[in-house]
Amino acid sequence: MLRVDIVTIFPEYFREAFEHGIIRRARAAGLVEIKAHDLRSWTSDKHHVVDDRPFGGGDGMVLKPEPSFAAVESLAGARRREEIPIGKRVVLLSPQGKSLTQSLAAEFAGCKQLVLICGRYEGVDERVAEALATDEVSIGDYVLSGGEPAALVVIDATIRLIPGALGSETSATTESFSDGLLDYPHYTRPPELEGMKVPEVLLKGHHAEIARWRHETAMEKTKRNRPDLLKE
Ligand code: 6GU
Repeated sequence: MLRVDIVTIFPEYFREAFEHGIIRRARAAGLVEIKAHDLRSWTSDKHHVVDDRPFGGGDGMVLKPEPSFAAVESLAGARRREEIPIGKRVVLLSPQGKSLTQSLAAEFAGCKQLVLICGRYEGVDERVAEALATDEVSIGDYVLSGGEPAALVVIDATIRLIPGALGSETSATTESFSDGLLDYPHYTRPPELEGMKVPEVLLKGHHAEIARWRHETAMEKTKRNRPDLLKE
């Protein structure tokens, strides 16, 4: 069982996010338990302030460190990265993080607990990344206004890799990225749509030919859309 704790200033953002499809099924099957927590509940001042002005000046506010340290202490039982037990990960979501990859999602899928701290684009006090989080993760080279959509992405990519979460046990290993290529093109009926035909080879049932076609088209599509995946 994987336990996922989200720490956010917008817990309501996640209200219906886990009630669909594979995530809903995985929860119902007891494979994962997910809870969104309000960062403000770990403040001690009357107005539950979670941000403050940046030292050194500049625009925007910075998320204060103390509520995040208190949150991780209560959720994971430690106030320093080195004290986070094996099998638990404390993930700070920020555009400065390492990229989320299929292999990182697979590591997360094998954990017993993930604590996801949603940053905000103006910034999070660096001591959270430096001393508290086991991982600082970004979902791509663009800027989101907060880490909340990124937390959803991490959770989705992770849960579908938990054994038993997918209907057909094979689908997670035959798709995009498991072999370093994009997925091959898929077709269903009708065999012709407004003059656009399904490739002949797929209609004939010659399995070796189909496998070869799928590898070739996956390769072409990767070259065209993601040449970076073919380098190194
Ligand atoms: Cl994890 N957070 C924010 N704010 N922006 C991002 C991101 C995360 N990943 C890509 N852009």
